[in-house]
Amino acid sequence: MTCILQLGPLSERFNRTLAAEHEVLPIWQADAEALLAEHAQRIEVVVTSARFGCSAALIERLPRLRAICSFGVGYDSIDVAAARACGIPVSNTPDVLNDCVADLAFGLLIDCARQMSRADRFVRDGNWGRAQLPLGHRVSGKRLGILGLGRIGAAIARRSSGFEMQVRYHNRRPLAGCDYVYEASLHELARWSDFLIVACPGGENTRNLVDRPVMDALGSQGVLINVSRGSVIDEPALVSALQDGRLGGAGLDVYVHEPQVPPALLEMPNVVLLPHIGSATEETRLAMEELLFDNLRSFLERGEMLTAV
Ligand code: 8YV
Repeated sequence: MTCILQLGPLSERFNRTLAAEHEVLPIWQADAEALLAEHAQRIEVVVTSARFGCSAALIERLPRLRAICSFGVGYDSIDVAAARACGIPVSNTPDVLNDCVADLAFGLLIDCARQMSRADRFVRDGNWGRAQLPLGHRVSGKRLGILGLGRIGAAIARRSSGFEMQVRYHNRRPLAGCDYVYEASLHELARWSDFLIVACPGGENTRNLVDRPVMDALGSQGVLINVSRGSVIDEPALVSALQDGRLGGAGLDVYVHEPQVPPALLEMPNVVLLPHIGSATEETRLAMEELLFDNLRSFLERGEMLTAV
């Protein structure tokens, strides 16, 4: 039995399976300081998630720590550099969530353009037959810009072909053998796009990449979609671009200070707000749990992570 520090609750099923196989210390159920004072010397693995993260301060307090296994593809909340400096591998759960996150990105895009959430509220409020819902915008044949043509970005791009959309992308570098047009400048990509979907990783390298000039380039008819991390968009600049009508609309699954949503956004009919549910399907969450377990078992049995970051 390995002594595992679990930093936050995952599904009941996951928590049960982990606790059946190992000695699990659920830090959120305890006085964290007391738990660490008593057990820090014995903890060998940290199980966490993109949401709960793992700080350098915690890593430094665990002298016998050998591995960090995280639930989620993003690892901007985990101090990977600090782990590396101690020779501690970190695993995440890539690929298994690509389809569901891409589906959600496309759902947000269509919702924003066709005002589905707004129309649903219109019906529920008893306005059908009494008031007029403004017209939405066409999706098919439009221009789709993707910031971050990685695994999720590529799945988004594939979906767009059914809508006969043109696709361009911006990454730090062009992808070899990629048929989509590369825009070296995010600003130019935004200027070209009808819809701009943010699908790049979070963290310091991408903080506030989508700033006021980029939003202004996307323009008063443009729609910004974010399924990545709130940190990639300058959130106050987003609020003022929407307030001023310099940006046409936004579909957001992620925010800078989750679960807080900037209050001004709640009042805006041209904004669709989701509570970070990109990977939140039964199928994908099960696959993410299984991949975390596979990483953990592979590490404990062979000293190898299957999907190390
Ligand atoms: C999850 C995510 O909601 O994979 C990620 O990076 O942000 C989402 O899939 C998250 O891992 C839950 O903590």
